[in-house]
Amino acid sequence: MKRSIYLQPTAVFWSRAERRPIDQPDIPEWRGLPLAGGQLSFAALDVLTRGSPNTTRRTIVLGDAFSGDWGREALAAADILQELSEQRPRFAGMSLDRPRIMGIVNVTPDSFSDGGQFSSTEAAIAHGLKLVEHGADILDIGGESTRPKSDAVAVDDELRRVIPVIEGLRARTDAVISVDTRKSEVMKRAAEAGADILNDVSAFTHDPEALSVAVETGLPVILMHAQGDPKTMNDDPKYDDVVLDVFDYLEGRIQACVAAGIPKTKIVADPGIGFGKHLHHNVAVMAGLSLYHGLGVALLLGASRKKMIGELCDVADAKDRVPGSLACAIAGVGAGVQIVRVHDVKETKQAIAVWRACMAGTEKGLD
Ligand code: 8Y4
Repeated sequence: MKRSIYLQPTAVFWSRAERRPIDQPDIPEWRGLPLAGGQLSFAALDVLTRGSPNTTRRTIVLGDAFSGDWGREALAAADILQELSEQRPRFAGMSLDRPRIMGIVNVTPDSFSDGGQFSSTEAAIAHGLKLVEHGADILDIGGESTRPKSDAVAVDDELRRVIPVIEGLRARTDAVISVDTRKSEVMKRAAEAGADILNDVSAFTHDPEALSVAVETGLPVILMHAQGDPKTMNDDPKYDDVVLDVFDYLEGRIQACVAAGIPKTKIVADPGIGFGKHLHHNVAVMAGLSLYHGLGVALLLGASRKKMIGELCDVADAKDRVPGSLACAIAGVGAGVQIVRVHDVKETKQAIAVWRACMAGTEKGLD
């Protein structure tokens, strides 16, 4: 059955200890409910209803959610409130009650060196170790460029690129390792090499074997929304309402994973900034981020150095997009996103630490 309403938490604020709802999280109070069990709370909801041509939006404060004009929708709302508010379990061994940083390790021939296989493997390992020193909780190892307009990579090439890097990092760091791949064979071999997470930008739709292989590995997964294939996805993306369409897609993929045998506790969802989205789609998704907590899983945001930032600020060179990337990361954690995928780990770590201290009003006990 198609969803009739969507609830987006608004009026998000830092949960001060003395204000936190403690006893009965199912009874909304004026002071708000915790957002995904983290350090943020929300005090109101935007109720979104699909309509033609436009989605309608009305704002309710939490105290009214079970009374007055809310009326018949109360029970349905109670389910979603539970999903929005409940604490997320540990993911790949990490507690998700504070923001986590995923550092990007690209292993494509042109990303580090042109001195052959050995030097690009070593360079990627060294880069990963540097990101861990800078504070990365997770390293995302990818050997298939999924940037817009990219060509497909053969499975043997992808294996040659990523497996030695995963093995090398596994031997040298305790950081959580994720593998960025759409291919079942790479997933299987990466798991054997010590990877902890499968990050598939196609949400296990690209390779028909991928979902069953993922179940066999027993590893947690990241499901990202994309429309179309990397090669052509940004030619002509189309949505009824991008924010809600992305929600429905992710909800469907979560259901498919759960049906295949991956428990919901091992799933993270990601709206996929830049993947089959124009600028106006990307900023709509950014403004709608808190809606996705209603999926009932932890969220990841990857906007680092992407074209959205270049377009907003007229910055052609991706390396010059660090300030905009930090703003995206803060916009993400400000909406309760649990994991940010970034190139610039040290800078992101600093931005999040300062944001958290300023939100909490204390420099103590934040880590
Ligand atoms: C400069 C550098 C400009 C990199 C664009 C890019 C995501 C992802 C990618 C994401 C998850 C990229 C593998 C695209 N993006 N995985 N992967 N979420 N889960 N482009 O947003 O970084 S690759």
